[in-house]
Amino acid sequence: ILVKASNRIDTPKPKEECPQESPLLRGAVKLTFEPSLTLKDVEEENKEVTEGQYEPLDCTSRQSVAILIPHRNRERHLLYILHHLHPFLQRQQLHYSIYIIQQAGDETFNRAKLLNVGYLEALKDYDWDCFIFHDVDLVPENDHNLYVCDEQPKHLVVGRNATGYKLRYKGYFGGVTALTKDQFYQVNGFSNAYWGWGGEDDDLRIRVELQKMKIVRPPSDVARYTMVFHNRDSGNEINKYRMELLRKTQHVWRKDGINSCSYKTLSIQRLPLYVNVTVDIGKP
Ligand code: UD2
Ligand code: MN
Repeated sequence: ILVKASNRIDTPKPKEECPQESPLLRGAVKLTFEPSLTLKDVEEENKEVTEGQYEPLDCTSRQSVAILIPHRNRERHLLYILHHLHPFLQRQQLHYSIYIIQQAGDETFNRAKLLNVGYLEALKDYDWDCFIFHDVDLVPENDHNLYVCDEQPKHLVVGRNATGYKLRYKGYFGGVTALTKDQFYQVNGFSNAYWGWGGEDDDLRIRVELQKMKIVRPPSDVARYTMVFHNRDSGNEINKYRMELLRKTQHVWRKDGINSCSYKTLSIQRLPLYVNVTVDIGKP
């Protein structure tokens, strides 16, 4: 016998907003970095993630968050970050997606430009509220360090293992930052002009300050990271023009940023644990 649609009893009831503080949080957790870990293992651990994306089943997240990770040639670090970040974000009851922005070719690395690309590409998928700009080698140690955006741009790394968990210098804005879609738009994103290591994070701080926004940070006992050990990569040599560029930021920020970010998307792969955006961003 046919049942009329209106008689269905299994219509899902609307989900309530997730609580202010997730009941799943654990605080400081012990991190492991097993050399034997494989991508298959991490996929097995995260069956609920599809195409890099997840949302809680029983409540509606307070924010939808895109995690953007610039990457080239750090496959081991990528594995570790996926292994730790997926469960971490799920314990925070977030609707999120992880984007890995791969710089194609061997030209000098440009972290900031890759993050601009990530912002522009992720917004084609979904109207994200919040963006987390995230180094591949930084693993958060405490899940009370919430991957959501605030009224003001947020810096999530107060300290890390290698630097005694102390803020490196006043105004330090590197590693992991959280800006809303609108905050990032308002500062015109990152500069595209920083090729090689250094300066691009200070440039973003200057942009934020020029807008009279104020950087906020979680408490230092929470905003702690382990950076997986690495040497400076070849293709990411120190940028000797960085000080010069930083002196110009206030004059050029309007013209150099997401509104001038030109690139060629080579492929977008929707893999189980992340969206892999491979891009030609040109050269210095
Ligand atoms: C610091 C900052 C970082 C950035 C950088 C200067 C912290 C914790 N981090 O990191 O945010 O401001 O200085 O540019 O302060 N990458 C690759 N492949 C490469 C090169 C870089 O994937 O060949 C990516 C990767 O996500 C890496 C990030 O770029 O984590 C930053 O490069 P780094 O880790 O070599 O620089 P580091 O640790 O001095
Ligand atoms: Mn690093």
